Amino acid sequence: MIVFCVIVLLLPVCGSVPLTGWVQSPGHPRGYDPDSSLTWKECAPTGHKITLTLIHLDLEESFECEDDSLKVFADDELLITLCGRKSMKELQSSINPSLHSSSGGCLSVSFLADYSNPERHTGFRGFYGIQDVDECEDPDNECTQLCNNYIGGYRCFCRPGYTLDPDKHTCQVSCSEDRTGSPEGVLTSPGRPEPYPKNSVCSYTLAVEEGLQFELTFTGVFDVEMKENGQCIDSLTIKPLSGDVKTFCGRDLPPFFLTRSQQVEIVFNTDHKGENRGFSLSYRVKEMNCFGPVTPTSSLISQHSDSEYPRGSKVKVKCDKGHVLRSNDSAEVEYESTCQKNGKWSPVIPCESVDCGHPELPELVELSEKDPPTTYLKQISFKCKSQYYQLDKTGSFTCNAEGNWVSESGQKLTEDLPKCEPVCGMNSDVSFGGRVFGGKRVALGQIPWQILHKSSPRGGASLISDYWALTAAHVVDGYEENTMNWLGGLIDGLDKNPVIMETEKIIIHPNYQKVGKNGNPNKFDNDIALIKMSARVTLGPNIRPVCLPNKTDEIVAEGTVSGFGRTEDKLRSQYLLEGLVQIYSLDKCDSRGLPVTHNMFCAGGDNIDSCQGDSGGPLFSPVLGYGSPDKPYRLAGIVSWGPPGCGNSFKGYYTKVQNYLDWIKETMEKN
Ligand code: 4AZ
Repeated sequence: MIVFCVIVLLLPVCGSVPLTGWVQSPGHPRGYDPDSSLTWKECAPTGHKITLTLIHLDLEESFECEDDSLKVFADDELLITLCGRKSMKELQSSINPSLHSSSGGCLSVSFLADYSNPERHTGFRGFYGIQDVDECEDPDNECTQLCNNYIGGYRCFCRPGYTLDPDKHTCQVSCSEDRTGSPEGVLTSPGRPEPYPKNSVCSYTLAVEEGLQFELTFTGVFDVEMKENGQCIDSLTIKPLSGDVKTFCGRDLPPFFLTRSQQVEIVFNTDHKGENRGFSLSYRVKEMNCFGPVTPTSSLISQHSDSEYPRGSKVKVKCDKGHVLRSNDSAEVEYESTCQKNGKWSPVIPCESVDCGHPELPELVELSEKDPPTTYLKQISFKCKSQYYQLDKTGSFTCNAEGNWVSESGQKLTEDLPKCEPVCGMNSDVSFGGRVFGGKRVALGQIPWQILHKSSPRGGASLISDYWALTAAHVVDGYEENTMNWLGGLIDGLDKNPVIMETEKIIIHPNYQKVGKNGNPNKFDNDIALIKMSARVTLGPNIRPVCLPNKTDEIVAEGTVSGFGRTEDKLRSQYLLEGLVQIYSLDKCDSRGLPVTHNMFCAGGDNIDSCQGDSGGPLFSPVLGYGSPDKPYRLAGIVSWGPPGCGNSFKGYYTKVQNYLDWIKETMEKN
C-alpha cells in the first residue's frame, strides 16, 4: 500500500498503465506454429514515451520478410520490419534505439507467421517500458531562456530580472516605469551598457503639470537594431500626449527633441535576437512655449512664423494667400492670438482655402471632371456634353486668391465663358449605292444637314447651326414667320418619325428680288433666307449642320447637290437624291437671256441637275464621300433657279453663299 502511494505520487499514471512488461511470439521459446500471429499495443501518458527492447529474434528468413515477419509501429507509422536471426549485440546497437513512440504516443507490434515452417524458429521476445521524455533536449521547446525537465513535462524559466510571459515560454524584461512628476532624469535601455535584452517591451511614462513640457536629449552610443533597408527591427518610439509620434532605430543619434506636451510615453520594443547597445536619453522639464505659425496656412505679421513664443505673447496672424478666416465675414484674413499657459495659442481660427465653387456654365458645356476640387489654385477645364459639339476655346481655368476662375492669360471665366458649338460639315460616313435629276439615293446620315419643306412649295434647306438653316428666299417668301414646319433626319419623304422643326423667324435677304422678263417670277437675285427654329435642334448622327464657306476660298470646281425635288419621271422624289455637279463661271452657262448677277453661279453635271422642289437645298463640297475632319463639307450654293426644263444642256443657277457671309453672321448674332 505504501509503495503504491509513492508510485502514485511520482507518476500519476502508474495506476492505469503498467510500467514495464514482456511481449513475445506465441510458443516462445519452444517455437511458433505455422499461421500463428500476435498483435500488441501500448500508449504513453503525456510527457512520456513507450520503448521496446528486443532481446531475442529468430524468425524464418525470407525476401523482404514476406513469409514470417515482426513489424513495429510508432503512432501507426511503420518503424521497422524484422525477420531472420539477429544477435543480441546487433539488436542493441542498430534496432532497439529506434523502437519508441513519440511523447504521449503509442507503440504497437504485429507478428505474423505464414502457413509453412520448414524448420523450427524460436520467435522473438522483448520488454517494454515507459520513459520520461526530456523536452528540454528538444531544440524546438521554445523556452527563450532556461528549461527544466520533470517526469511527464517541462517548464521554462527566466534569468533574474526577467519575468515569464503568460505564454509560459518567453522571458521578458520587467522594465516599464512610471516617472510621473520627475522633472529630470535619465532613461536607458535595460542592462546598458550591456546589449539590451530580447523580447522586451518597456514603456516609460514622463508627466508633469500643465504648462510644462520635456526636453529630450539622446547621449552616448545609440544602437537599436535596424534592417539594412532602414526598417526598424527593434524600436524606440516617442508618443507625446498630443502631436506627432516619432520612431527611432539604427545607429544615428536622434536629434534634440521638445515634446510640446506635458506627458509623453516612451516605448522600447525588442525582438528575439540581436546584440545591440541600446540608448541613453536624458530628460528635463521646460516651460511650454507657443510655436508659430498658429495654423498651417497662416503666418505671423512682422514676426518669424516658425519660432518659439513665451506664454502671454500676442501675435497678429494673417492667412496665407488664397486663404480666408473661417468666420462669417469670409473676406477677413487677420486676427490677434495670445500664447496660453498650456503652450497653445488662443484664439485659433483656421484659415481656409478660398473656394471658387462650381461655375455656372452655358447649356451644353460641362466640367471635364465630375466633381473637381474648387479651392485656391485648383484647376478646372470643360467639355461639351454631346459629341456633336466642340468648345470654341480650349485651356484650363485656375481658382485665384480672389475666388475667381481665371484663364492662363488672366481672363475671368465669367467674362469669357466657353461655348459649345456644333461640329459642322461632318456626316456619318456610310457608303451607299442607289439611283435631283440623274441623282443617286442618299443613305441616312450621309447629308445630315439637308432638311425638307414638304409642300407649297416643296423645298430644301441646310442646317448651319443647331438653330439656323439657310434656304432660298423664294421658298419661304410669303410665309408668316412661325408657320413653317421643316423635317430633318430623314431620307424618305414619307418617313413616319422625322425630326420636326418649327420656324420662329424667317429672314429674307433685304435685297432679294424677283427678276425676269414680263414679271416672270421664277428668276431671282439675292435668293437667300435664314430660318431660325423655335427650339434648339437636337443634333445626332442624322441631323447635323454643314459648314459655311471661307470668305477667301476660291469658288470650288465641283460639288454635290441634293434634294427631294423633281426627277426625270416624277414630280417629286420620295427619297433624298444627290448628284455630282461641275461649277462654271457665269459666262460658260447659257441663261437663255435671263439676267444673271455675281450673287449666283451656275452648275450642272452629266445629265445631272437640280430641279423644282430642290430649291433652297444645298450644293456642297467636297463631293459626297470626300469630306474629312480636315476637309469638312461646306455649303457653296443654294438651289435657286434655272432656264426652263431640268437636266438638259442648260445649267442650274445657285445662290453664291460666299457673298453673304457677313449678312449671315450679323443676322444670326442679332436674332
Ligand atoms: C425650281 O423651279 C428650279 N435646273 C430649281 C432648279 C433648277 C430649275 C428650276 C435648275 O425650283
